[in-house]
Amino acid sequence: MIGLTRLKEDDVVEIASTLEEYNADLVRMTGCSLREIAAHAVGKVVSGGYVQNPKVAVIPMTCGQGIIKGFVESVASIIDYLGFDVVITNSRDAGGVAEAVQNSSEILFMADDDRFVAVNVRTGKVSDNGDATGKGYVSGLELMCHGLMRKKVLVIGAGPVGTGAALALMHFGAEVSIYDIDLSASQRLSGRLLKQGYSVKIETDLDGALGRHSILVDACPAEDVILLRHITGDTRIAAPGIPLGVQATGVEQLPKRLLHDPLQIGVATMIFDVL
Ligand code: 2YC
Repeated sequence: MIGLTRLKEDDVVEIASTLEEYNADLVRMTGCSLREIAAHAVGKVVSGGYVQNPKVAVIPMTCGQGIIKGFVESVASIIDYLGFDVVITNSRDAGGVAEAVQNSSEILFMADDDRFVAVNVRTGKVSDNGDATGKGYVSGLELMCHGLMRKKVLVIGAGPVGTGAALALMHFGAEVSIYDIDLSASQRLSGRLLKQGYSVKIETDLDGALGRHSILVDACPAEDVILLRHITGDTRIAAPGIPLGVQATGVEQLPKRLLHDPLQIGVATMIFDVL
């Protein structure tokens, strides 16, 4: 399996300064704010303030390929934007975890090369970025499409994000087809969903499948997967995959029908997941 996409500094450098503008885009596309999309993803009602306002700590991790410049700052800016009390720990790694717990942080965010998690140290609840991103993007798609009940949706990519998306799509009553470049990945996901009482259709011809679907989830790390010729007036795309899988000429056709960001929807869903 291709390793988890690793963000680059360029992917995250503008997040903090464009959150207000991005939120306005979300409202234009889905009718809801980042906070409402995240709460909708986890089935929680959004109150104005939060009954409990948990302290959140974001901890830099130096293991593996190490720090991504701007990563923890971007994560913290999204959490702050949502109205939570958030700090970035001065220490890193184990020292950062100790510092966070000692300053009574209830929710910890940290990412190594394999997992990006949010943990609630009080309740033991854990949210994984892959699953949360899949759920969060489907939440936005469902709002954009005014419901997904009995609508056909194609998920491209059966990794952690595609899996989270497929499960969320089932929850919203969609008819899900899955395509992965590795057929065994599609089969594994299909088998897992079958165990939960859901049946998905496996697609083996991506071009054909794109011709038969207008609601798409791009959860794969490839570029130029969704081409201009695949896009019609009815096309709506949730694209958590990095880099964006929609061909540049196609993006211009979708000013209000394409959800795509490097971290915002995933991080927002993670925190609502562990509240
Ligand atoms: O700066 C740090 O603390 C680094 N250890 C962060 C590494 C994140 C690696 N993971 C990723 O770039 C992607 C993200 C899109 C979320 C999941 N994997």
